[in-house]
Amino acid sequence: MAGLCGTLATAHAQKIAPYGALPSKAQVNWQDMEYYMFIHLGPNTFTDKEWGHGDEDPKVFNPTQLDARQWARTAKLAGMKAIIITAKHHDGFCLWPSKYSTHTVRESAWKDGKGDVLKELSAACKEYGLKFGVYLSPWDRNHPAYGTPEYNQVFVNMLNEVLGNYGSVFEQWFDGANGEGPNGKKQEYDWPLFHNTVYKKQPNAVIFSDVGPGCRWVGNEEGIAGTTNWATLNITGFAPGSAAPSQAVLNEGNMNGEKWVPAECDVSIRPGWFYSESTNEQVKSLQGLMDIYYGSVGRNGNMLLNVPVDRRGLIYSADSIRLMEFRQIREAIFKTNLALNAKVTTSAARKGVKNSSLVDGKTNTYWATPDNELKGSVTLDFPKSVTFNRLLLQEYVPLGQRVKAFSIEVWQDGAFKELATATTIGHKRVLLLPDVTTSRIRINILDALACPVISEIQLYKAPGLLALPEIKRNKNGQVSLTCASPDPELHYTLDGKEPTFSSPVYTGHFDLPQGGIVKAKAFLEEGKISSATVSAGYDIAPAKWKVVFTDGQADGADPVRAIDGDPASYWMTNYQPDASKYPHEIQVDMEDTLALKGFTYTPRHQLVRSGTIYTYAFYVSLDGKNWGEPVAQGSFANIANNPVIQSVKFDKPANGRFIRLVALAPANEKEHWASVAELGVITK
Ligand code: FUL
Repeated sequence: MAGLCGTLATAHAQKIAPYGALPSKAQVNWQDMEYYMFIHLGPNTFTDKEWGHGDEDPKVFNPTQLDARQWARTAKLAGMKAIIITAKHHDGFCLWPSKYSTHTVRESAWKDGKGDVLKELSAACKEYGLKFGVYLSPWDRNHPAYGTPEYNQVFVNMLNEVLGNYGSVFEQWFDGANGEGPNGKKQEYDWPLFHNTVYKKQPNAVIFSDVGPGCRWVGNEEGIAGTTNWATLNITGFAPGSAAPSQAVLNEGNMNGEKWVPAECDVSIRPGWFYSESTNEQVKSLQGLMDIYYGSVGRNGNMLLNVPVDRRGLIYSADSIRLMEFRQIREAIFKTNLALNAKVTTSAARKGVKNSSLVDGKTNTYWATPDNELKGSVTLDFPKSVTFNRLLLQEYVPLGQRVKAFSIEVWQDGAFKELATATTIGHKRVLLLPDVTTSRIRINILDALACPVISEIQLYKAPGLLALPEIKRNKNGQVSLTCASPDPELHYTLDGKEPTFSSPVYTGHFDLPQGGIVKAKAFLEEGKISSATVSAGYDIAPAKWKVVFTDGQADGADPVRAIDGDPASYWMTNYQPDASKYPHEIQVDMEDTLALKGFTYTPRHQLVRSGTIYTYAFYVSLDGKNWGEPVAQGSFANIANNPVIQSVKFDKPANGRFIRLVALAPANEKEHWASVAELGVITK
């Protein structure tokens, strides 16, 4: 512990007994990193898939302009601290010339088989002062040994190459997915062997998996931790993948959990993890990224933001522009700490700690209550009134995570008024508050597991960000625009162009039954202030559609909800485990015969996932009786973890008036029911 902190803190650390599970030095350093880049690159980049099958021709991998220095430069300028790359995804393709596989860069067309992405990236990270990390999927859909005991050794050999030949690795990312390999068998992973291999080569690496041991998955791929978020977790009896704790537990951790396994919040800047030209317009907005930042770094988690490299081997301009905007706005928000050097008085003084440590801007000095005092309050007085809307708190985590509940009060009209209450703090907690002006605030620690040890109280005034307009289209094809900010003027386009202040003003809903692209932007002060652009693409509206058959419905989950234009409502078959079993299906009469190029499936709302379909067959018919062979069948890759709208293109167009989606297997093996939030067609 002594090496972790300054002299002042070291002296205190001897006096304050550590509480519960504690972070290692590597974990403390890891939490300080807060924000870094994920890169997904591989054959999927070229085949437009999320999960490759491992049977792709390795020659498809040919990023002719690959420039790892451009990635590192972008990450550095974005304010990130590291890059983690998919050295091997589920398709088994190795981004380095592994001796233990025949599905690697060596077999690819890139650089005539002489390239090595890990070599180029690790060198670029070094050059730009970034840490380097590797993602390796144990699930391998290519390797012939997968599904046999030999495979674990193959995987260890690969780990040794990756961890032994490219310098220091700060994080080893283990994907928990465990599907079938080329011989149809699943693998029993030897996790202890994998972990020992990592620690032998890289003793300071933080190992990511659903259950750590270094850091844990946060339970979703939206990058959002729980408002309560413990860095501690119970891990006995759990393993990555299907034996992991529930997503709700991963999202919040366990109070008094056995081990220190803090949350890492992974999320992609686009809807999918791999680059796709079709998502060039769907790079997350600035507001979206800020929400993720507050939901991850602001809730005691690290933010791992995926920026997929494109087919050229470069980060695409829209993504890097957004990253720079995101850095600018974070810097603007956290530029001036209004609490710095405020006058501090506290309820209970512990001998030897200084009140001023709370407002000195340093994370290695702290204030604490006396032992056994689990409550305490801190008052900050400002010589001049301050206006703020963000509260940032930090615990001194090398001594354990302690605080269970706290509140903030502001002095107004001669009395303290409560502004907000919240639960955990941990490494960092940021509360979003309305603008308040005051000369005095009070932070109350309302409950803690042991005497609270707080290193920082900071206040900021975030500049107002105009809320994004929201675009909605109803069943009849009527489009409406709304905006949460008060009184903006909304302008929109229907020709794919960027809206400007001279584009049409939105005055009320308009019709778009045949579909098209709507782009909208909010403006204030005669166009001087504007929001980011929001865009939504639509196909034919389901105005005349009728559901003609389903094999069941749960209470309140009427089939019509699958074609009501509202992704928040859904149809679901009976969810009683025994009452209905797979397969399930829904048939729809569109009333017009259409030339169809594909279909879309929107799974039930992201945060409540139930009945998500994994394997499907889709049929088209002219009369609703003769269905013939499916026009498309397959699986919605990665839908369990990333339940976004799925677009499936047919091999060749199909004419029909009736469509039929048959759900063949669920994303969650324990759910025998199927759900559809929206079913749509692609005609364009
Ligand atoms: C998941 C994978 O299945 C996805 O494809 C992606 O790599 C994500 C980061 O992890 O488990």
